[in-house]
Amino acid sequence: MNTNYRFTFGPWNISTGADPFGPPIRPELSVAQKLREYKKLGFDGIQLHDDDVVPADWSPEQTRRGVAEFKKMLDDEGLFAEFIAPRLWEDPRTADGAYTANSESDRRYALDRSRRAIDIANMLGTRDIVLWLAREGTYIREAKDPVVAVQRILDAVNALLAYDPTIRLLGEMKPNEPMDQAYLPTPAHFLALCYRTADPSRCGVLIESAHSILAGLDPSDDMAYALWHGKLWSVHLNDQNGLKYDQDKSFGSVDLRRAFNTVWVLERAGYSGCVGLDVKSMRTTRPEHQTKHLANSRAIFLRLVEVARRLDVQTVERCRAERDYEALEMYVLDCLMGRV
Ligand code: XUL
Ligand code: MN
Repeated sequence: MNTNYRFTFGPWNISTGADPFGPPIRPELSVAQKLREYKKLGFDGIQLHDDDVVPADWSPEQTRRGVAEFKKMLDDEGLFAEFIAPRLWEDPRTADGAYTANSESDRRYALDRSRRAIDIANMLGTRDIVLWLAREGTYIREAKDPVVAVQRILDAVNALLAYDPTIRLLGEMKPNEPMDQAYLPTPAHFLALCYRTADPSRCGVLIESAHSILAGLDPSDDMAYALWHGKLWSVHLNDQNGLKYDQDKSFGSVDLRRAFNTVWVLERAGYSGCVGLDVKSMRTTRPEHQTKHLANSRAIFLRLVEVARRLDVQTVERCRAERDYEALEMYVLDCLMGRV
């Protein structure tokens, strides 16, 4: 049983409330201001994109100095860096995908930028690199050769594994958005690819609840499958109201039972990775309340841990043995409603 969950989130989880239909509605906080919030909210570590640390166009020397300054800020706040994710979806050279772009020079840019993210990870003392393959897909299926695309993703993963023999690569898969359809749309797709890489022991997944739901899958089953492989190395817990854009709602806020099942699976399996909360505050949230969704998501997780621990395993096993799933369902709902 894991009695010591470590909580993390990224600077993007304290946001201005801008959406595709409206500009920022809250002032942007500086990174230093955000870092000061972590411990107060009960969080232990930070998740980072490469350019959350230093701008992507800085020279190697500027980068070295900038990362050292960032590391000092983290150390001063008592925070660790959980992972670095190369942001391969904003630069114009990644418009047509990064590793799967049709242009050879764009593909080279994506790899160079990913290698630089590994350098930053080394300087910050983490070995985990998260690949959210945001634009590895198409708007129209004829735009790319899908067989070649999968090979290009594998080649990129192998190039990164070869660049640094100590890093681990965690695929964070999502079936759509920003692309209409993504290549490798689910964690299971990436897991299959892991075994074809030059070093499967260094390839695994980060699973986000909302991404599983968008793929029509249950997050707890997706996570259980990766746990069985010994490859669930991080999670992004949040919630999602049906099949629409990626909502990143507070964990458990839409479907408490689904959230409970996620926690129950992590608990039973002795999950030892960080509990990342990739949640977004509502646009209506006032600046003075803009970290509440993080505190709430963490509190909901911990309350569901209590429920999972209170659950009487013998009752569950008896219901299973008697194939009385009606009773089991009522028992679980009673637990969730505080009746047990
Ligand atoms: C996108 C998403 C990202 C990744 C990090 O949907 O979840 O925030 O978690 O790049
Ligand atoms: Mn995420």
